[in-house]
Amino acid sequence: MTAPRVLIVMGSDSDRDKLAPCWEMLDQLGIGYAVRVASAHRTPERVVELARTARELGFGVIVAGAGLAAHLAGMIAAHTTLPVVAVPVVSGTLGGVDALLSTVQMPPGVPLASVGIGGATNAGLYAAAILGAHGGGIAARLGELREAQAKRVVEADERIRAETTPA
Ligand code: RP5
Repeated sequence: MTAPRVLIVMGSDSDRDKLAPCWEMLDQLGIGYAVRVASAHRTPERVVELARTARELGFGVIVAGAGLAAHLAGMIAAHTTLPVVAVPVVSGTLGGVDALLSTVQMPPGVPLASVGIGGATNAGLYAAAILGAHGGGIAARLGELREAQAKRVVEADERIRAETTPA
């Protein structure tokens, strides 16, 4: 495993299972990461500290996942110029729409990118795409992954055709 390049921050330990697909994808791609819990509302100073020190610690991208009034990713983006990828998490009664809307409507000047509600796998893939933007091993591994998933769709298509085509 390489030195940690992706900092994954979640708003609560209760988000752990929902963010796990992100680091599982990074494991699959051989990309190093660190996972932390820090809350925009309960431990705001720790969030700021994580955001401010991430670049000097060698991280190239930050993934931030939180539910409810999900200000974590935006607050991190306010304290770093590293790319920030948000994961709106399903928590509580509004099915993640609360997290999505409170994440994505950032004011001009402080950007972040967001995957869909519960999109932790895509957050891992997008973080990898950022790190691999200029080619190299990560870009090659992402290409292989795309080819493998396309092959699975073609195989499924052939299977369903064989099973449903009348003799
Ligand atoms: C958010 O509130 C967290 O990201 C989590 O999704 C939600 C509930 O947190 P807990 O009350 O379970 O710690 O800040």
